[in-house]
Amino acid sequence: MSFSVGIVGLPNVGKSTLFKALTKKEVKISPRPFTTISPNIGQVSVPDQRLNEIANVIKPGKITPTTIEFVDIAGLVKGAHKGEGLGNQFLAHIRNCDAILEIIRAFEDLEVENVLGEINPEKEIETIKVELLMKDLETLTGLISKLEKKKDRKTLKKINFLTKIKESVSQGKQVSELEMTEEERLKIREYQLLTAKPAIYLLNTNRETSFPLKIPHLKINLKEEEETSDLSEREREELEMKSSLDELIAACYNILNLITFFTVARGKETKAWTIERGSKASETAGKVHSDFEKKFIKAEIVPWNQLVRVSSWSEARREGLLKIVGKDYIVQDGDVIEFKI
Ligand SMILES: Nc1nc2c(ncn2[C@@H]2O[C@H](COP(=O)(O)OP(=O)(O)OP(=O)(O)O)[C@@H](O)[C@H]2O)c(=O)[nH]1
Ligand SMILES: [Mg+2]
Repeated sequence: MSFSVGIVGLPNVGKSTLFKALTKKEVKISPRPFTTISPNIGQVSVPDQRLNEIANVIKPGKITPTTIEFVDIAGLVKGAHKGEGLGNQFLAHIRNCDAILEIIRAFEDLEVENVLGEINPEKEIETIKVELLMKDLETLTGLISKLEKKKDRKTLKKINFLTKIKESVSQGKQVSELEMTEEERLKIREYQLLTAKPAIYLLNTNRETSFPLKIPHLKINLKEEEETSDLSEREREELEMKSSLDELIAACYNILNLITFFTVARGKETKAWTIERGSKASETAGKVHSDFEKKFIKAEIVPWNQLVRVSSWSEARREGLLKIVGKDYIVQDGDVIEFKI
């Protein structure tokens, strides 16, 4: 299972254009709004120079990068929660994603209908925000009325907690902005509220003009990315065209609080894996093989750069660089791990 990022925004802002540039999948792209109906789903390799450097010394038969999933979701419009445009059901596709990548139209093109009627990033963000908040309000109302049928004390506590959140949401506050304890934040996660998800904003623009946007955002010309996505590294250099997609993938990885560890399978395969920061060695073992979490006894660990420096696992052992850890060890970004079961 990989972590997933939902590509969200108004129709015709370039969501499928980005999806195609990232995944190289042939998807429908057109200048008419509401082109995408069912979501497009694709896995994207996470570029990581460390993986190549480890492979250079281990010389495995196979090199496998880790992946992150992107989901290209149908366009939302004002009033979607009341059934406008393609309606409410598409908001549900966002629920299953771990983060939101919101695309905002900042390119002018008379051939491509502008659903908002103007280039106005602030207004566009506000429009989407309201739809997500309305959906959360609906979800919370439903959850609370379901719980109200039960009467035990534990349920009552849950109802109070959700009612507090519902009040803030109805005042226009996103769940991610609310002050919460770490425990509450973990609890709220199970409800998959849309405004609780971490979000990245991306202006799709081909101009150098700056927009008065207070929130942090990326600026990429998505059409150009799509048109040049087949170019090799070499061709890119010749044309002096730099892609921003690696930077975008890295930003998604960071906002999800993810880190990478590596395995070398006794020299057979060098592979990168994604886990959440703070994961324990035993949980991490479960990623590599579902059996490993229970059978986990210990693991040998060496930071990737130390392994690269000494050039082999056996040399790392001889120099005493391998650390033996138990199930509660918190895996660090860049650890190379050999699980012992
Ligand atoms: N000029 C210009 N056109 C773009 C850019 N990005 C996308 N387009 C065009 O805008 C139109 C809509 O692009 P899509 O990627 O289909 O947009 P979408 O957000 O997936 O739209 P829906 O699926 O309808 O929600 C297509 O004709 C694209 O070629 C851009 O950066 N500049
Ligand atoms: Mg589309």
